[in-house]
Amino acid sequence: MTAIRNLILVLGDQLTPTLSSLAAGDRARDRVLMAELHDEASYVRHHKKKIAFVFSAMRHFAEELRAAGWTVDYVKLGEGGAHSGFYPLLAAAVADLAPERIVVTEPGEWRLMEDFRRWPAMLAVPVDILPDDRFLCTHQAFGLWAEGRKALRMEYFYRDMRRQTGLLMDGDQPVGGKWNYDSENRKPAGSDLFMPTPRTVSPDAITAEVLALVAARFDHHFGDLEPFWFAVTREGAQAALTAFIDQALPRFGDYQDAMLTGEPFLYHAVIAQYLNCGLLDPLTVCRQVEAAFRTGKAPLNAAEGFIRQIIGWREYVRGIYWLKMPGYDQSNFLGHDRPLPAFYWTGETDMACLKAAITQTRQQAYAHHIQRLMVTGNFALLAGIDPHELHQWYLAVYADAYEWVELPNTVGMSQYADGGLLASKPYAASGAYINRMSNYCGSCRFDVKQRTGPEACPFNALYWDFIARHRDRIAGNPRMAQMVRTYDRFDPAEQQRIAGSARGFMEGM
Ligand code: FAD
Ligand code: DLZ
Ligand code: SF4
Repeated sequence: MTAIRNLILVLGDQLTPTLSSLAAGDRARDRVLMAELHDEASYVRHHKKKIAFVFSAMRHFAEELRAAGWTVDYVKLGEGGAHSGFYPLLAAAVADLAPERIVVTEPGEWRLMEDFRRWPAMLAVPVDILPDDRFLCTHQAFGLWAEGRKALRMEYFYRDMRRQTGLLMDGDQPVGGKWNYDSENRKPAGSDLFMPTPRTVSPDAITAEVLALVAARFDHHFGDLEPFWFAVTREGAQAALTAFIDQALPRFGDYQDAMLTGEPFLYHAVIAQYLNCGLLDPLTVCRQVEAAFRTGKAPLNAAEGFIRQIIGWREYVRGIYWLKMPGYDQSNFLGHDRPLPAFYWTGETDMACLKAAITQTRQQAYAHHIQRLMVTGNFALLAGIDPHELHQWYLAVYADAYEWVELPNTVGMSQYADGGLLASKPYAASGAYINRMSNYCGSCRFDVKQRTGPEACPFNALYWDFIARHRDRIAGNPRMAQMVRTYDRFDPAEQQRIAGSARGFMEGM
């Protein structure tokens, strides 16, 4: 038995050399433990590309730590005693190494935090759980911000984060005089625009070994494993960010909400998977984007829109997650209970918008925000799908999905299942919105202009049926009251046709 001082456990989304647990360590006397675990790879049926990405990035990070002088015990899936989860892994390591303490940076998910808190008693070793200082807002600071507020609106949180970071500030005023340029960010894209594609990386020997492992062990999981093109190192992720800033950022603002057939990425950064596992640092990313604006390479609406997503939305949803867990995952304000349609897993549907969003999700483990919110999310909301089942789908299918960020986006923003804590109104829309922001409807078998009947776009009857079904819950919301009044002005025969069309469609599905 070799006695060591600290055993530092590093999780698959903690691939950052300045991580608090590593910063507190001593590379001469401490030992790092990393492991590919069956439980983590299968607590939902993660997309194959996501598992390959996390495992390959973990293996590359272990090499990076070794090169920096750390002793790293790295357990590959199926090797080293084949531990299924963190507890059996640590129990074996404690028996083998007898560390004085275990040190770990807090996990991103509640289920693991609960486990970690039980370890000192179970392992009979002290366990230090350190804050994750890769985020800009601590749990305590978010709690203080939220205290006493009736509504937790992102916009006010975001302004505080701008002041705190100094990003896009001229003294104590926002650059350009406005905090938010979203009203300039809603242009539909034309297919004649130049479309940059995200920087791709060819698999190296480490990734090739991981791809073979994932193909052999996770064949029953969702999604296409190949072609595999994600960066798996810090340098690769930085190169992807630089390519985005040079080629796509200038148009990010204008076309943020647009959707085009055959264009899965448009002007989006495709970096959330790198940020969320620690290969990119959020503040550094924002400073680079601010520099692009200050040197005239990107307009203000693009830089502001992008920075808002990261220091605003990303930090805010994490704050909500830790404020409201446990229990937030069970929210179901609208009482929705239909099972998730099978086509969410196959993409086999005649609805062209859903087919496009789900097919690219299967292929790339990626869809951009408006596809997630206004296509797959919107449809589930209108159709009354069980928000918990939908949450598990989103958690499984995207390479960037971790519960702290996915759950508030799904349960709060997309499904209004928290009753309006996060979103100021339900993100419910008829086919007209999708038609305005995309070219999907042109190639769809349904007619976006018809409200009812077998040829009508299903989003239309479902939308008005949603308004009718939930009128008591939403009529008090000033942003929805107008839609309730419009519905009330339809003649009773039309209201019946809407109910009949919605029912007929749901039964057929
Ligand atoms: P861009 O559009 O280029 O935006 C830049 C960055 O801003 C992103 O990389 C991301 O880090 C951040 N960002 C943007 N919007 C949000 C947001 N609403 N919440 C948090 N961060 C944001 N994002 C995840 O990182 N993981 C998830 O599991 C996830 N699940 C989602 C589920 C639903 C139902 C919805 C509506 C949104 C979800 N999002 C999630 C938010 C957003 O859709 C993704 O962050 C974004 O699409 C990632 O692609 P990108 O890197 O090209 O982002
Ligand atoms: C997502 C993921 C996967 C697929 N596999 C592992 C793993 O084998 N080992 C590991 O340490 N972490 C993995 N992760 C990331 C964890 O699930 C993540 O740390 C938690 O979800 C907390 O955010
Ligand atoms: Fe989607 Fe309706 Fe348009 Fe078809 S017509 S693509 S179902 S919004």
